[in-house]
Amino acid sequence: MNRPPPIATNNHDQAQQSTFKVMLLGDSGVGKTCLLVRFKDDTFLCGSFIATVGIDFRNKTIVINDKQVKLQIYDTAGQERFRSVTHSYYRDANALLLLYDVTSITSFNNVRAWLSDIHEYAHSDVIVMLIANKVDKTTERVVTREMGEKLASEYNVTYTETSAKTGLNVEFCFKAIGQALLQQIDSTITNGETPSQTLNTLVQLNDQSQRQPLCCSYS
Ligand SMILES: Nc1nc2c(ncn2[C@@H]2O[C@H](COP(=O)(O)OP(=O)(O)O)[C@@H](O)[C@H]2O)c(=O)[nH]1
Ligand SMILES: [Mg+2]
Repeated sequence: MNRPPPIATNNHDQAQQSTFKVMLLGDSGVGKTCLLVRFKDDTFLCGSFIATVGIDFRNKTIVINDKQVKLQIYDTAGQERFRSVTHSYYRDANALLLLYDVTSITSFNNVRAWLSDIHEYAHSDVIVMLIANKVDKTTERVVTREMGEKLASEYNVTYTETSAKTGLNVEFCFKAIGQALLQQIDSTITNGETPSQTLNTLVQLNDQSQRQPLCCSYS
């Protein structure tokens, strides 16, 4: 299947805007809704309230390379409980964020099943990011970075770690996805890499910047 087109693009130089659909996937309870709320409103909602309310989608416009990129971010709103996400959900996606919870080995083990559904129903050039969420819960963590990276490289998808609670990497993820999507439709910004390679590069740079030792202080 070919990639679904971005929804609207107007070609005025100053106000060029592209709209992309980004879908959230993963087991119930991994933090999809919280990730969306963190990105949209920069707040963290905890407890049962959010699980029952469910959210359909939220729009957020970001600016990348002086271009306005509107992301329509869809939440599964409960369909994921029995992995009964409708096929059109996959089909309409320009990008998929597949989450698991680093404190739940079950949610990690189910990633393979989610990836096989993606492979079956999504467009072949959909951009996929595997997201290890809840990394703030360090003492309860059971799924290591190495496990996540190994699985991601096996399926050739980009891996990154987030916390919807602290906000770690949340904005980064959506911006990196936006940049890769923009590159997919605008060949003038390719720099010789495929959109997926660009996404990997952005993640590597982001990881490196977070691993930099704190700079020495002068006395
Ligand atoms: N500590 C922590 N808790 C989180 C994080 N993300 C979500 N949660 C909690 O995990 C539970 C499920 O989150 P929710 O967004 O409803 O998951 P969903 O079913 O995938 O949409 C809620 O109690 C959230 O407060 C996170 O990054 N860190
Ligand atoms: Mg939810």
